[in-house]
Amino acid sequence: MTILGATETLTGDRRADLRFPVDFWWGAATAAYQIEGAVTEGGRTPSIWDVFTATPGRIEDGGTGETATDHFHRYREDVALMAELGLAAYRFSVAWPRIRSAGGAGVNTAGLDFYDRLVDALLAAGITPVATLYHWDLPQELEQAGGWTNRDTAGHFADYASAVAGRLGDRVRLWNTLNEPWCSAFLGYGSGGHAPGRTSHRDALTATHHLLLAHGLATRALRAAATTGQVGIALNAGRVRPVSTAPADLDAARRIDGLLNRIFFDPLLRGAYPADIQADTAGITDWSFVRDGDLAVISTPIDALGINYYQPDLVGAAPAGQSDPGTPYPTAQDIVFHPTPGPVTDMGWSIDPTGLREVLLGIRRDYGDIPMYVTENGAAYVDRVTPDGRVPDPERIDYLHAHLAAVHEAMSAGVDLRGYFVWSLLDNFEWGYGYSKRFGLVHVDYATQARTLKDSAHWYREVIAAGGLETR
Ligand code: IFM
Repeated sequence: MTILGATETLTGDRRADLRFPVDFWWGAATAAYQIEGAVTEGGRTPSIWDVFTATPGRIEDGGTGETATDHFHRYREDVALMAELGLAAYRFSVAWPRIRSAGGAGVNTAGLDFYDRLVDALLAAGITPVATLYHWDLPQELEQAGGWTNRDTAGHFADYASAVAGRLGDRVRLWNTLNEPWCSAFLGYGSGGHAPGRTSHRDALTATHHLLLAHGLATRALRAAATTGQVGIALNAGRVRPVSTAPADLDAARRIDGLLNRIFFDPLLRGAYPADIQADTAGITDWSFVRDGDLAVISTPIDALGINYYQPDLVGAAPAGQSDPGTPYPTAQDIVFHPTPGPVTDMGWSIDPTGLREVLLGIRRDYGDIPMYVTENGAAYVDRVTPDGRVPDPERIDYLHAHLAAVHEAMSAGVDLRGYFVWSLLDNFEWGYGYSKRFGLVHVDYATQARTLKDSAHWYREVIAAGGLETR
């Protein structure tokens, strides 16, 4: 790919100082449970998030995915919005509970029909479909059989991948097997902050392995189904920085980097778990869930890596008496996360685009020249519709501008980055925070389901039309 750095006139009088390749995928992303609603329609079976959100106290504002942004019924309107923005690609997730029949015998074709229609609507609008197979919504029946701590779940996932590939494999151009398996394993089974809400670090490590195995088996299943698109996975890669150069702080950074990044990147791209992390966690598990041949499956070559980035982490050893018993990280009760100096988003997440550049460069340095996409990046802010029908969100524009500039820097330094997906297209159900956090380019009034383009959506449309950014 050639990166054009010079100022060049594109169409009309539009100019961009930071040019991106003409075939760059300017995208936006969503996930099924966060937007679809219609949880009892079309033969969908319950997911772990239906059960989790129905449990009092789990979700900050008591929200559920029951209606969400009603995308299941409004997907045509939403595709029209994407077309209005000029998106080149749209990353959605397929809900496994829509595809798996109750009892697990067979495939629910009505579920496949929905995604078939969505993909055709995207293509008709000139938008490239990018599908994630697992964005955290495990069928509840499988959780009852042990969920991701049960090795069989990986095999079921491969069967599900085959079924989806059989229907959509001729049109989806990029597959993400899993989205952020760290969250599924460490928040779902470790801290319990996400569904299914289990709190066992041993289970979190077991789930990590079975998720990775599921990825490898699904990668092979997608290829066996003769899909024409690229196959990859989306990881929430983090830039982990020590708070000081004191040995205990450096060691804290090593451990968090190991449990956030290397525990996924190493088996996927090197075919081995990090030895230091296996040694650190030896008191929690003997890792006997790793069987002969598993790592060869997990490291089945992928075509592209998806990177989800929001903020860097600043970590250090906890002062005496300040341990964190609820940490999602196994063996890390004696580590604290420090606030990073500088501005934060409405999530309290620090705004630091240098972390994104460093993550992308670090992956290239440590794992080689693998094609990458930024599959998620974005920010939550308190957004309101003004009386004249606008949604001013200058902070989000600044956030996206700065992170796209960081992406451009990484590309100029040689990273093979092929697309960027804003999280998110629409305001939506933000997991444990319910509807209290708005990440969308498009504002959603949850009472009426009215969609309003935020100023950032208008800005993004201009960026896409110009093929890049003006420097600031
Ligand atoms: O909303 C989530 C998304 O589902 C996964 N990545 C992070 C986003 C913001 O928290």
